[in-house]
This record gives sequence, structure tokens and C-alpha cells, in this order.
Amino acid sequence: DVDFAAEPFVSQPKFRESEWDDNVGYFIKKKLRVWCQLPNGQWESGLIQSTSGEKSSVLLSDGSVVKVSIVVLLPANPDILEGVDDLIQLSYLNEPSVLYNLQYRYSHDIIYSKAGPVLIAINPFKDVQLYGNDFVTAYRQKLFDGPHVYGIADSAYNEMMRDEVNQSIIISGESGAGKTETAKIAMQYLAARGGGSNGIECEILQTSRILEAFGNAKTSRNDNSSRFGKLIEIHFSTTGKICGAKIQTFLLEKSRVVQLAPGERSYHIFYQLCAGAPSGLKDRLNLKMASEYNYLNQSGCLAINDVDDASKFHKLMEALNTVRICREDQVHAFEMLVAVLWLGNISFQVDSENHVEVVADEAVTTAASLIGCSAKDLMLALSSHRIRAGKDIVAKRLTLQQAIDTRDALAKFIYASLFDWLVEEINKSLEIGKRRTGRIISILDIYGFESFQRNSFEQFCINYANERLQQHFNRHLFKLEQEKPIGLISLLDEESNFPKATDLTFANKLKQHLNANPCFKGERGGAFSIRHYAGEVLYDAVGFLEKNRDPLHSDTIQLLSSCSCHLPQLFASNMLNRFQKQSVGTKFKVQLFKLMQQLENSTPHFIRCIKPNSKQLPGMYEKDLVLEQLRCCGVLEVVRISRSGYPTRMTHQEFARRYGFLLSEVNACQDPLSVSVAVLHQFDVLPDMYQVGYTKLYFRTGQIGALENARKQVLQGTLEVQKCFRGHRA
Ligand code: AOV
Ligand code: MG
Repeated sequence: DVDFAAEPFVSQPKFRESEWDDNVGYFIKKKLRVWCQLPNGQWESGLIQSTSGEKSSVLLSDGSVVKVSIVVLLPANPDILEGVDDLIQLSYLNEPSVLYNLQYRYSHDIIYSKAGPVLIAINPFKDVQLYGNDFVTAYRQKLFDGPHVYGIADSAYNEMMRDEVNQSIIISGESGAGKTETAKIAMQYLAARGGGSNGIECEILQTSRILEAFGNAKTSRNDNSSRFGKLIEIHFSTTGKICGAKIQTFLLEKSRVVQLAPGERSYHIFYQLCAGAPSGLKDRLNLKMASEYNYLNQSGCLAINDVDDASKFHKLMEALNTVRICREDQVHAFEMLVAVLWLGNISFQVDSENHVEVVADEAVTTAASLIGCSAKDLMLALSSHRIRAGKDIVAKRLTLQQAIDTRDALAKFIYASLFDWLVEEINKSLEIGKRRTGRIISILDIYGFESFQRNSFEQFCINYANERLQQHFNRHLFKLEQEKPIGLISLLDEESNFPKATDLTFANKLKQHLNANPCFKGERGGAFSIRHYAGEVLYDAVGFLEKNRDPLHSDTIQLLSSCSCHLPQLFASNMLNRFQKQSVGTKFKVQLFKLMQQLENSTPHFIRCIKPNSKQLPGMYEKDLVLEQLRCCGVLEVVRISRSGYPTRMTHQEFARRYGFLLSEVNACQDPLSVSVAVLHQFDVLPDMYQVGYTKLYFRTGQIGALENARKQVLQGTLEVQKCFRGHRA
């Protein structure tokens, strides 16, 4: 059944009592920086000047002095830890420290950081100079080891080659956080790493362009939002060369083809085709400008800033050629797209008895000829349904709403079938001869968590998929099962099978069955909210039943199966599925279940994309927004867990006294902290292995042992001081 993490997994970390490793007095004496929470909730850095009782005077960086309660102060990290690569290196892991560290890096265009095993990627919303051949080589030859998608892809590749175990790169984050771009960057690395003579890696890279044209659209959150989920498996030979690939897609948002929210667009391909098709093709398909089509002009948004749809179309054609979709099939695919657009322009007139008739105009004749049926048959299928009455079959005239729904269902069906066909063709082109397990790297890029003003079935499915992914993350990193079945999809199916059910009876059923569930809240009318791991979302039940049933009337099926459309395969498999009668929700659920199994059987590498602002602008870091994302996806918790393994602690004085003499150049006036850090650096102790606090050093198990050995040897004269350093740290 549907499973939801009951509560957001990450609760506010409780560092307050334990984080001051000495006391506030020490921070005053040493003039150490602290974080001070101002009444507006923002954290500012400052110096404690004095304390009396529960109150402190804090000098803020802008020169002002505030008097605050001691409980709103948190220790800040020493300057030496400013902008560390991995959050686990921070001495103090309070939220302002984590946020500041990421912000510091971000402001220097260092968009990647580690949180223990997890890569954090903060969307730069601009070109950053971090990619390309030089960087690939640098990561491949281990000249660089800073956090990077290339580093993650490199580990996945190496672990696959070493262990012969399938790997997965799992990319998550909310809508617009950068998942799709990150997936492409990972693919780029693997293509460079595993590219061979067959050139298949070029094909793989081109698939993104095609799938984005047909499966991405502008939403209010993201100008290039993925409206489907994608898992791409890249297969390697025993010598580590790419030998094939397979793409699996998940539930495309079909409703977008016929209905748009204001300011959003339908799938890019429609606008690209209208803008970029050569005039010969335009004439042949009777293709007009995008603004002439109801399906496209309804939202008042036809263009995207800085995007040239025509040139995108030309690149798309090249990509289609690269994956060897023949010119003929390309044209047939375009015919289907234009058929969809013309279907949207079909209009109806209503007679005195409230029955509809299709207006016989250019729209219906063009749509019919593109689909390959007669205008008469299409008009009939859109205005009446044949039903069984006793022994007879009679034609029942449709109401206006029924006719519109039938027309839209046809358009959605054609588009979704075209999408599936395309994926199938791409897979044929990338096909691997013999399947070999243990040498696959899968990259998962799904639609990100969404919460709009109005949320419907599509958002429910998208958020549900993200919920499953979060569970996988928790299970893997925390060894924790947090499954609270709420069973919404089963209830939806039950109601979908009940002919008299309405969206309102569905909403009531939910309220009846789920009110005791802490993740569920019934709202007024047909609304309900679900507390997801990433926040509460208010859903409107309107349309749930219809979208879950996704009906296609038998007349429509018959029309399509008799038409002379040039892509019969396009419809065949999809129509077959119709007879299996699985609801959209259940099909999706089963698909996700299989996906999770597949991921469970691979070594995961997690990338968390973070959206730094909701305006899609560079250089803007909204702390609250970032914090919200870090909290809900469990990143802070991962850091805390990864970090908790520092059993050894020593004050700087102790450490400097014990090991300081090992330094090649001892500067007599250096303070203990600097001596300690110098020892660590010169002694090649890996940054992952220790943390520097203001007063103490923290070590992982075994680290001090190595230092002790060197110390002993030097003292016994068996090792010269110089030789115990590798000395390569510049
Ligand atoms: P998403 O995949 O996470 O959203 P995208 O990968 O589409 O987000 O990223 C959104 C936009 O952010 C892109 O179109 C780029 O303009 C920009 N961007 C992201 N990553 C980078 C990068 N590394 N360098 C430069 N620009 C970047 V959704 O699919 O909506 O969940 O359903
Ligand atoms: Mg995306």
C-alpha cells in the first residue's frame, strides 16, 4: 500500500546544550565568534562582550550591540573551518553554521559540498566553470578530490569495476533544484570514462535532448521542469566500456497536453515544432503558429525567456538522427503532434436538446487526416457513444462536457502513446546485446516534490514518488524503516470502480478511513491535506477519479485501431494495456515498487540538489528556503550520524604539547590551535578523520594510534622528523 514517512524524519537537532564544548566564558575570553539569533529569526555572527545571568551583550558584525538571552547563542566555527568541503568537518553542526558554510562556498561558485556520504549540489542558475574535459581528466586521475558530480560518478564507476555490483546514482531535490542538469553531468562523466569506439555514448547523451523536448515543460517552478520520471541504465563491458543503455520512464503528466495553469506551457516540443519546422513540413502538416492553438494559447504563455524554440527544434532533429529514428518516422511523429494541436481546436455546438455536434471546420478535417480517418468518423466518435441497450446497440449523443472530455482523452492518449513509442525507439537504438548484471550504473532523475496553489492527482503521484525515494534514502543511511501505510491509492481504486462515485464521495471516503492517520487531514469540501516528508500539501480531490480511471471510450479505441495512422505500433501496445484495466495510480505504484527493488539491489550514491531561491536567479541564497530543504530531506541528520564516530578528543594544548615537536618548522609563538592544525596538515591526516573545535580536536578511531607510532619512532630515533611527513601539502 501507499507508504508515507509519518513525520518529517529530521526533527530540529538538539545541539544547544551539548555544543559548547567548554562554556560561554571561554568564548568571551578568547573573543570567539558566536551565532546570535535576532528577534526576526535571522542568525548573525558576533562576539559576546559580557554576560550577566541569562543575558549576554553581543557585538554584531555591523558594529551594533544587542542584549539577548544566552539561549539564542550558538557557537560558531573557527575561521580555519570556513567553507570546509564536508559538513562533517565542522566542529559545530548547528544550523546557522551549516547554512553559513554552504553559503560561503556558494558565494565562491563552489556549488558542491559533501554531507558525509551525500553530495549536496546547490543550483547556481548560471554557467559555472566546473565541467568539461579538463575537469573529467582531473577527477579521473584523482588530481582533484573536491566534492563534485564527477567525483560521485567516478566512485560509482570504480566500485562497479571493482566489485562487479550494479550502482545507482540517485538524484533528488524539489522542483527546479537541478536534478535533471545533475543527471546530465553524471552521464557526461560516464560517457567520457566509458566511451569507446562504437560511439554509443554520444547517442546516450542525445537522449536527454529528445526526452526533454517531449517530457519537459515550463511550470511556475522551473522553466524546464521534468513531467516524467526517468531511470537510465548504462551498461558496461568487462573492460569498462559502455556497451548499451536502457531508459525506463515513469508516469508522464498527460493532463498538461490539454490543460495548463496560467503562465505555464505545454511540452516544449509543440512550441519547438511550431517555431522551427521548415516551411515544406509546415505546409504538409497544415501547421500554424503556436498562438493559433487552444491547447497552447490558453495559459497566456508561449515563450520562455532566453529560449529559442526554433533552434532547439534543429538540435532536436539532429538528436533524432543520432539515435537513428528515421526521417519517415520523425515526420509521422510530427503528424501526431500536429493532430493533437488540431484536436484542441475542434469545437462543438449544442442543439436545443443539449446534444452536441462537432463543428465541421478546418480543425476536425485536419485532425482526421493526420490521424488517418475520415472527418465523419472522427466527428461521430467525438459526439456520440455507442452503448448496449438490451440486445441492441444504440448511439447515445453526448453532452458538451462529455464531448470535450472525449476529445481531450483522445489527445492525451495520442501524446502519451507517442512518448512511449519514442522511448521504445530510443531503447532499440541503444540496445545491449547480452544483458550482463553487475556492470550497470543507473541514474535516477524524477520530478521533484511539488506544492502549488492548487494540487491535483498529478502532484499526488509526483509527491508519492518522492516519498518512496526518501524512504529508500532513510532505509539506506539510517537503517530505518519509517513506513506508515495510508493506503490512499487503494481507496481511490475502490471508489474508481464504483460507477456512482464522485470526487466528493472519494474525499469523504478518505476522511472516513484516514482521519486517525497523523499524516492525513480532511479539509473543507473536497479537499484534504497530506503531511509529506517535505511539507504539508493541500490537495483538491476534483478530477482524482477521472484521472485515475483515465477512460478511453471503446468508440475511440475502435476509431484508432481502424485508422491508417502511420505509427500503428504507437497505439497497439497502449491499447492492449487498456484491457488490463489497471488504474493509473495502481500502475504507478507497482512501477515504483519495482524501481525500489531495483535500487535496493544496487550500491547507491546519493545526490541532493538544493534550490537556493525560488526566483531561478543566480547569486541569491535564501537561508530559510535552503534550511527547509536540508531539514526535510535528512541531510543534517546524515551529517550528525556520519560525524558521531569521533571517539577521541584532545584539547589543543594537550595535542600541541604531545605532537608539536614533530613539526619540521616550529614557530615558538604559535598558539596551540595553529600548532595542532599544522601537525594534522603536515602529517597527512585525512580531513575526514578529524574535526577542529575551538578548544578540542576530535578524531576517528585509530587516528591517534598512527600519530602515536610516529611519535614513538621519532623519540626512539628510528625515524627522522623529516621522514615522517609526506610533505606534499602545499
Ligand atoms: P529539476 O530537474 O530538479 O527540476 P533542473 O535540473 O531542470 O531542475 O534545473 C533547473 C534549472 O536550473 C536548469 O534549467 C538550469 O537553468 C539551472 N541549473 C541547474 N543545475 C545547474 C548547473 N549545474 N549549472 C548551471 N545551471 C544549472 V523538476 O524536473 O521541475 O523537479 O520536475
Ligand atoms: Mg527535472
